[in-house]
Amino acid sequence: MSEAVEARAAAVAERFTELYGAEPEGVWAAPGRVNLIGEHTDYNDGFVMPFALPHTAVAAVARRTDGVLRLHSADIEGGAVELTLDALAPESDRNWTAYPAGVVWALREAGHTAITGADVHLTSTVPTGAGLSSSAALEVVVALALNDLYELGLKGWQLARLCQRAENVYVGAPTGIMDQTASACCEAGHALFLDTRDLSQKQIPFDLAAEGMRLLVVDTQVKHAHSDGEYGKRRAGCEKGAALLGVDALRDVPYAGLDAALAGLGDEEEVRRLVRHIVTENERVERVVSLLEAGDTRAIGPVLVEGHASLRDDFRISCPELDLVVDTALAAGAVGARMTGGGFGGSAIVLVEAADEETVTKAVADAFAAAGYTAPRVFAAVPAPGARRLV
Ligand code: GAF
Repeated sequence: MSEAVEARAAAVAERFTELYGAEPEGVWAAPGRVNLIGEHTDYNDGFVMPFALPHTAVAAVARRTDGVLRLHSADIEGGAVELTLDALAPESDRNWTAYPAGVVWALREAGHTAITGADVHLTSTVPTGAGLSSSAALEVVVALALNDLYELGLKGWQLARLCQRAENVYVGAPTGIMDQTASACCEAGHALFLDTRDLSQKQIPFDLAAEGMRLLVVDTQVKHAHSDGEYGKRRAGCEKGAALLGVDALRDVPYAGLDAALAGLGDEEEVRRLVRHIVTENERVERVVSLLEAGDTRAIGPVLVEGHASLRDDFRISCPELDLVVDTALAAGAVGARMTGGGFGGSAIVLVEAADEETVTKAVADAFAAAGYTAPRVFAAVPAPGARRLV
């Protein structure tokens, strides 16, 4: 355990004891993620390739036996929120508490009625609204804690499915399975090649430092939210495309058959663009996996750039700030760059030679200042461990 996480675990446990008057039974951590490639493919049964960030949600938890759930966050003003397990109901809560409460609801709905309550105190360093999966980190940390304490025996991918259900049904955001699986299943030093159809996984070594490279995450500070309509519209458009093409999901449209599929969509221009993005994006994920497995890391740069163009022009979910990061970084010598996550704001990733890190970072900051945008937050991301018990 790194010293920083150790110190956070001790502080969270101590605060739990002050709040609830007894020590926690344990402390758990779950990370946010950044997605290397494979955007909006997860609700089309496609491929994704996220890795975990060192930014984590950390939770101290103890069981209760009286059907009560108490939730407290160090990051939000106010005392603990007290909920009754039997009264938990989908879309009844618009606050941060919907994420952990939704997980408890989803676990009990799935038959894990041995859960008779919990006290939870948590805090998170995952930036919110930055496209880095702060909500998945909150969900997964609570799911893992309850899985351990109540000895449910669920594996990471099963916890991810339940957390996705919490987010879709309880919170009411129609997201896919990528973020929760990334938080639950990623490993340090690796990107996770995930088939979202059956959740089969392959850990792909991704050690940029060893190759003299860096992956920068540029948070544009433009806030996005999945529950507002645009994400859902893209999802519905993809489902319409699958129905028109007679397949279960757009994953089933082969890259080699793309032209024929597009021709078969008649005058459905918008659906055609969505289909083209999903089919080409799945191919890009497979290409990135092959390149990384062949040790040809620099060659993924152009694939990231293609992915950005497809999200901007076909899927239409970029924004001027994200485009400015990508264009400026590439002009300043970056090897590749693209928006990452759900879109409409949030973060971009930039692949650079280590020697160019400062120049590229400065170029982006200068371009934002010149455009009158809020200064972006930039950090170099190294693949970190997935969810785990700290204490
Ligand atoms: C958000 C969603 F939560 C994910 O499921 C995924 O669809 C992503 O946007 C886009 O790839 O993070």
